[in-house]
Amino acid sequence: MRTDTGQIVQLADYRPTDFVLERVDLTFELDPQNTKVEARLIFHRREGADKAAPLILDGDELTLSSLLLDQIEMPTAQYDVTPERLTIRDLPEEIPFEICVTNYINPESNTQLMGLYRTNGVYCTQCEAEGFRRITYFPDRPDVLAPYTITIIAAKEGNPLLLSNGNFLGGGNYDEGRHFAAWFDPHPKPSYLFALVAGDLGVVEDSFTTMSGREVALKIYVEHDKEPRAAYAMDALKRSMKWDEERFGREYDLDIFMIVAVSDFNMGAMENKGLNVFNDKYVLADPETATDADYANIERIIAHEYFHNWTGNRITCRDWFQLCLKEGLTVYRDQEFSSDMRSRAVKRIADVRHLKSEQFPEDGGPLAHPPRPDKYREINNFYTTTVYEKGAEITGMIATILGEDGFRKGTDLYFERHDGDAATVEDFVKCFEDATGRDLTQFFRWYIQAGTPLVSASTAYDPASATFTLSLEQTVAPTPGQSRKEPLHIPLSTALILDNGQIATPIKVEGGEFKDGVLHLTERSQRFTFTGISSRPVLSINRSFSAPINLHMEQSSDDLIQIARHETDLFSRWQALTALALPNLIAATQAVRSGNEVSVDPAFISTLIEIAGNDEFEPAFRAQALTLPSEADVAREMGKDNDPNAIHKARNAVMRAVAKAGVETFKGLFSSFEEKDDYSPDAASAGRRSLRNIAMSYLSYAEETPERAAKAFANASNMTDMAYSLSVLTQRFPDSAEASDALATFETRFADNALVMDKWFTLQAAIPGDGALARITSLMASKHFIATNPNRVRSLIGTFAFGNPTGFNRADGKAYDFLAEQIIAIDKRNPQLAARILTSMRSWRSLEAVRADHAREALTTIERSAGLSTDVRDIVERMLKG
Ligand code: B3K
Ligand code: ZN
Repeated sequence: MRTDTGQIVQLADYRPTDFVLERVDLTFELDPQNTKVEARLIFHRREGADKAAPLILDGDELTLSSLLLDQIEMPTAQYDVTPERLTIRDLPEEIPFEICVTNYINPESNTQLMGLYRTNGVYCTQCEAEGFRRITYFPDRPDVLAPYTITIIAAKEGNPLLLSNGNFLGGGNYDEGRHFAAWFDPHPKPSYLFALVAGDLGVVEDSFTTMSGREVALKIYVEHDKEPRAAYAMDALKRSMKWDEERFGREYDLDIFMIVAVSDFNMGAMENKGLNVFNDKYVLADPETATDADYANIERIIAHEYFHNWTGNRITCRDWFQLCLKEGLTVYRDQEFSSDMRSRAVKRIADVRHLKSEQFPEDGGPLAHPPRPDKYREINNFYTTTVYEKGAEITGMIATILGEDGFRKGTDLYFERHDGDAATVEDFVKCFEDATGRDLTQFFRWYIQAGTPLVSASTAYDPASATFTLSLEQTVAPTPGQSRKEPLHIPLSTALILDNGQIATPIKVEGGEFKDGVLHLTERSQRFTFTGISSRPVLSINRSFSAPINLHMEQSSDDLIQIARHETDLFSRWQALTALALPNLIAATQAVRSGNEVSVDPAFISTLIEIAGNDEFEPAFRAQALTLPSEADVAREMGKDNDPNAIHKARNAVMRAVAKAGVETFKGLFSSFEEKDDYSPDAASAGRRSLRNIAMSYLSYAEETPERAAKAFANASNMTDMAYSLSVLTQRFPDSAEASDALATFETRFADNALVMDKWFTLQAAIPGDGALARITSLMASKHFIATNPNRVRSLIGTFAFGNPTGFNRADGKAYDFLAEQIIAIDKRNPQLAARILTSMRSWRSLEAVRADHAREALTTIERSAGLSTDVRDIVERMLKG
């Protein structure tokens, strides 16, 4: 493991390399413990570069075996080598030269899952961001692009498949017992997109004809006998390819596109050129073992990685500070894809829920950073929800500001101008300016300022002059290292809704730009006046969540109810319901803390129940409407002095109040949406299941017995219903015989299916209350627990820390101590996994004092621990400091 050097990388220090890499030719002789890597690299000195500059190659835990210059062994005096760096001097000034580096690596002992490693007997690689330097000495940075030729030599036994990027060149016998395969990728790429897979896997094959009529072979590799479970992924892939042609004019560019599913993977998936590697969780699905959410995730992630072929691979990043150039844009593209495949409004609601529950806390806590940061200590810690999801929101705001046509003109120009480049965020934004003439200088601040803006709104209506006035003010709280914030360009989709439900068309709007229903807030405070408004309108602002902001506005519950019942934008209806729910949940929390009775606004309850029972709405929307803000949402809204137990009790009390009032509606939904046909994963069917299941949740509060959920569990004909009913049993009746019986049945039935056993762990890790810690410890001792498998560790320890607010935030702080111990232990084998799980404590300062003190102590224990990775040290220090 690389130990921390404390070194900080700064954007301002960027400069191009002194040497240009022309070609890469790699030969691997695979062996589980002793793989030989031979890298032939052709370089020439960049024009204008210092003639004396040495060639510096990155390494990570490498041992050099031999080094040749133009095929002649290099004298040791000409280079310096450490495990982290190879420095070569006295290289030709003008002419190209070839360096040949040979070294040996041990894939089997690679527990970090970065570089070349083994998973279930399969060789596989993960190189983003800096894993390639764990394979060979190399200029391992994204602005060094070259075509690659790869030769893989391996024992025939156990490795019938030898895969790499690009097109297959040929292969055959190599020597006694070994064979080889050669691949060539003509598209210049950075090393982080390199991939190699070798082993024995099953395959699902299909093909796709591109818009210019080229035939592309599609292959998805999975463990033997799991082939039928890859059918949905294949379907999602073909739909993604088609959609990218139609929506963005992007065509695939190799003869073959491959996906390999592996069971040990640090993240969701990786967009290696022509050879995506996936966590098998995001490939494998069938009705018996995958939920509707699993299907939706597979569709989304297959699309995301495929879309990277243009946004990430053909156009890559100049340096890692530009990560959101590829990630923000690609998330935007996958969100658009899912919206087109499913219900746009429901997708938007889900995305905004996710943004608020993950990104907003990050942006409001010690780990806050701009979407385009300007320094980092460990780049792996910047694959964050800010870079990804806020990055996508920024892209979406560009689309809102420019309109559909302007946005498409901008992306067309971007693809044309920067194909083959390692680009910057500035390059990207410039394309939209050049394509449309719109000045985005102020808008650019979104990329370089951290923090969620708070927009405060107040309104006035004057019937005499038929004028509506809207005063807006924007502020952003200071974030680590950034105290002064400049005003942002915030596009707010806005409607004034009249009594009859119509949207008012003002005669004139003064005070700023208002075009196509979008109000452009650009000053710190700005007053807009709308004239020609015949009656007092209800203001619906930030429709579709056009900007990722917090909104503060005194709006009467009558007005919110009017929006919830009559807005034409379904998203805004949900937003109004949330705005109605939160004060009730906060008041309930305060009541619980002061020992008072919880009371819930009856108008809110009846609005909710009316929407639940209204057949004019799609079921998926109704299910979203019925899903109250989570306990974490309430904690975030309250902001400080949080007591997770009080929030939990309060939310349950509000659920009970809604449940009791709506019991007949919920019973009706539960019985009328019973699954009758064969399972289909489409969005409409999934929506019906989600409405029925949330009705079951409410009924568990109205009826207070586990019977209904136990019966639903027994009768479930698919994993969605099975897992949901099991979650009602475990969340609501954890000590019941029904819950333990169902868990035992589930365990026996799915013991051999790792992905389903992950659910078994997740469900138990989320059981609330002080008993959780003991449960987690005993589950860690279970024969099913596998400490080396990231999915399993995330299911148990990750769910406990991220998804069990009462269990994790015990008042005695014991669960924080447990997490500290786990983080220190996980860090020794897999620093990325450890650092990621540790971010679960990012909101520790908003806890009430006793818990916050315990949390600080646990974080300090980690900080004082010797031999921490850079990954964990970076996170823990920022969390304690910020
Ligand atoms: N680009 C990868 C993430 C790599 C993470 C490296 N620590 C997956 C994706 O965003 O598509
Ligand atoms: Zn991505």
